[in-house]
Amino acid sequence: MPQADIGLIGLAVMGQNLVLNMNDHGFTVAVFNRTVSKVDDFLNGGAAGTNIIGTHSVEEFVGALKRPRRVMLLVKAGQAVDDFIEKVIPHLEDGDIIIDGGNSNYNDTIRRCKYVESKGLLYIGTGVSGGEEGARHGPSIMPGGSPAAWEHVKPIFQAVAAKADGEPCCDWVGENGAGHYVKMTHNGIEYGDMQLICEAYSLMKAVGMTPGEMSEVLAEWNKGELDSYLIEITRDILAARDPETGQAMVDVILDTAGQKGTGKWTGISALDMGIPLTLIGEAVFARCLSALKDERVAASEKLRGPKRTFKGDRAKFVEDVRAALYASKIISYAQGFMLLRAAAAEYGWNLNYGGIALMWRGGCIIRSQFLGRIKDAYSKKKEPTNLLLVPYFRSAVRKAQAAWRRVVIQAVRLGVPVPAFSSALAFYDAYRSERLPANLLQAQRDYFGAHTYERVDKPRGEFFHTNWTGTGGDTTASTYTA
Ligand code: NBP
Repeated sequence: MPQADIGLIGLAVMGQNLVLNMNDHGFTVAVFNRTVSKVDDFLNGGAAGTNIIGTHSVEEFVGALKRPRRVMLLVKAGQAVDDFIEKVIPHLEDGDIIIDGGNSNYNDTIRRCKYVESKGLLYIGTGVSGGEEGARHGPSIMPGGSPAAWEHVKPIFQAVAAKADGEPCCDWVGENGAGHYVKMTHNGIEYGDMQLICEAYSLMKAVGMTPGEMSEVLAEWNKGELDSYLIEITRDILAARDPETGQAMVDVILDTAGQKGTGKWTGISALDMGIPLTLIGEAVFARCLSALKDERVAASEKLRGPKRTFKGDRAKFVEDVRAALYASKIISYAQGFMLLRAAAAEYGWNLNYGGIALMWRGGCIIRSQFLGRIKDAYSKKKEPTNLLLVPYFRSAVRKAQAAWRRVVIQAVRLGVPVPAFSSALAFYDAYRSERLPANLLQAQRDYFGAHTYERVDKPRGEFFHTNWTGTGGDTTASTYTA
């Protein structure tokens, strides 16, 4: 007699913790893993004394599941997901559900959803965020895929998800790859948030502050509008000491950043759709630049910049940095939601932006008070075209603006790279420009490639070409916009 409410394949850090979380909430879970010995290790270790059912073959695993069978994969993203889909499909029946909870690329999820549905089954691709701690005590869960599957997983997912203001940080996102797209965008925003905090750290370091002093500053910041998980953990990181050397832990860590790809995917998607996701793009490139450690060390001996001597009032400067960080963060989220809107139009998803902000409000890495403001903005009757135009954010940026400009100026003076702070400001200045220098750009394109231009004194959609040199012909290139 099948007993399990859900089955989970993949007993690494995320899988084990999510299973224990489901068990705590009264669900019976069957588990399986490619390396089968890990099933028994888990049952005799972390899962000892629980109702978790260990299985040692795909047949036994599927046989333990109540119908409709819910098979969740939490394995390494990529081929492993396709391999397990192939392995479980022959054992499933119409209406059974395969759920991929890993960090899969949304394009793979779109493909897999179509394939699994063609076999008479249902598919969910869901983002699960919050790392080990989140999986164990309440992650943010962002499911998308076959709409008919939602009612069958909703009670489980919403029970185990984090709660923010009493509401589960989990709701249906949309069809096929929507869940994984939203999770990807979450990770891109996470890249941006982390880079912004790193730039604040770098500026405070440049004016002579110690990690311990910075930790105290972040503790203060965390009491105000910057209140967030990432500020909180950075406060603790900056206070930590290396047991081996006694130095600040942050000072003994090599300055080369890794990445697993979700930030890059976010940037690629933005470029594909023509969305100016500049801050996240800079955050990804900042990691790439950090990885060129040997080249940077060599260049540091040869390429000169200004002396890093700061003469101003340090406390005032730190307050300016806080304001600049907040304003830049608003820009990053405004850009992130621009991307989601474009993706919704491109893929035909009916995204609920307020719901997405709520899903990110708790449980995940970018959780913050600030997301409550975004949820409020999207809960209004008239959906804003851009977060920057919402009165709360408009006024927050107005208040922070002078400080933000002072920080970027000071960074340039000191020779401290602040690609996220400065690109955010450049975006703000461009987005609020009624006229940009693209008129000249169009003239250049028309000059060398006969790409044509529109005129300010003629209706949109009429294209003109000038024979700039007197020697070119009147033939124009096909008109396109990019
Ligand atoms: P990993 O991403 O390290 O994956 C480990 C699991 O994948 C193990 O069960 C392993 O089986 C299985 N696996 C591998 Br590796 N290659 C396989 C293959 N070719 N065929 C079948 N199974 C294979 O685990 P994780 O860190 O727990 O992450 C799980 C998923 O959740 C990933 O997609 C990850 O990106 C995502 N995620 C992780 C975090 C995090 O903080 N770690 C946060 C959010 C999302 P084995 O035991 O036999 O090697």
